[in-house]
Amino acid sequence: MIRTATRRVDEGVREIPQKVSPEDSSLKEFLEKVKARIVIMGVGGGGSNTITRLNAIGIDSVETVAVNTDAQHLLITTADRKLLIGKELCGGNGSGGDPHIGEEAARESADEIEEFLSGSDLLFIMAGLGGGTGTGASPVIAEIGKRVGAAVVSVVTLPFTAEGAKKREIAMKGLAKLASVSDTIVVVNNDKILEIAKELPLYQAFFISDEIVARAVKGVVELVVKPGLVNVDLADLRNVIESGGPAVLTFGESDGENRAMEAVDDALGNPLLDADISGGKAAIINITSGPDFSLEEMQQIVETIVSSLDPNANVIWGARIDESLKGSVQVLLVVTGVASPTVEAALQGELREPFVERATKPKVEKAAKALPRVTERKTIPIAREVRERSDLGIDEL
Ligand SMILES: Nc1nc2c(ncn2[C@@H]2O[C@H](COP(=O)(O)OP(=O)(O)OP(=O)(O)O)[C@@H](O)[C@H]2O)c(=O)[nH]1
Ligand SMILES: [Mg+2]
Repeated sequence: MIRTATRRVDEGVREIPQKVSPEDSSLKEFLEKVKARIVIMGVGGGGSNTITRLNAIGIDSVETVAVNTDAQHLLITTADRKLLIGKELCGGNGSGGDPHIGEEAARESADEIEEFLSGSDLLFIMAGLGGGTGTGASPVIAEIGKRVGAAVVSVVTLPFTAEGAKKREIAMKGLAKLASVSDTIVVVNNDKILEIAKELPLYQAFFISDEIVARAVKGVVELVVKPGLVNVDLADLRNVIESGGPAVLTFGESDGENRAMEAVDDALGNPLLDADISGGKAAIINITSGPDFSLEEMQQIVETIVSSLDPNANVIWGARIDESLKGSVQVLLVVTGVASPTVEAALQGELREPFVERATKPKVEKAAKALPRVTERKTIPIAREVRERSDLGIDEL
């Protein structure tokens, strides 16, 4: 009997006639009106490259925006929208590696950033920390995102050790700032990429880093924009994101004999994970599989993941069938409120050694105001001149 029913269900699934009801068109209109507005902003050179990568992979139903102080880099970026920040301060020439300048550039362009973000429900900020623009501007963008009512997820990379201690220090200070203004923050430690692929030239390692960040963000966005068999909606996602703190974003897949458990192992054993999920306070599990996936396998995945989290964790799970995934299963996992030694170290460093921007900002502004407007001086951007005028460097201005 079960066999017959199964066959009928199977046939039925394929043969459901598509009837058009008179309410359908107004339902569609309504859905269009209440559709979540999701914005993905890539800030600085690294962040913009991730946006280019995301567009190459292909992502629907979101707006990708590249934000930079560097006009030339913006020009070679592929994005739905582009925003050149700090036109007056930087003259389109970048921040010169100075996060104070990156921050001031974002403040100069705060109104435009707000315009881009108004009405957004979910904001992803992507940046490579360690330079001036991504590190300095991202926290300002996160603040504006919160102000317009978006849930803010920052996904950032930390520089490779090979890039030097100075970049690392800048990155850690920026991380502390960004962590304190984002709802949740995901950190990809670039050095871990080298642990997997030691021989890689730097540009290829960056490429892998872009790919990881782009795929992770795409996975989360698709949770909301693609309808599922067991659906995860924006309210679920916001709940998890807003429960806050450092987060882990990981995925695993398998087409092996024991694919359910193998996919979970693959996700939990991700060598790039920079946090311990055992204390995770909230999670979303999304399972995408071919039509041959069983309920038992689904249960196995959910139970195994739930048992690795805090016993009181708020867990939401969804499932989607993708005909092209015959024989294999993919598990996407977002866990928030995890213990991240990197974020903790950044925040502790911040306590010992307060960020200096606020102290220097008025002086940077004053110095910038005292200079001729950049529109009259096409070649030397004000930021560089501020730096050049000081024998001591921008920190001591
Ligand atoms: N994933 C990725 N990371 C990158 C890439 N380029 C640089 N990074 C990382 O991002 C950090 C900051 O570099 P950029 O993003 O170029 O710097 P920026 O934010 O544009 O800042 P300025 O150029 O100093 O104004 C670097 O230290 C690298 O670790 C890239 O193409 N992809
Ligand atoms: Mg740059």
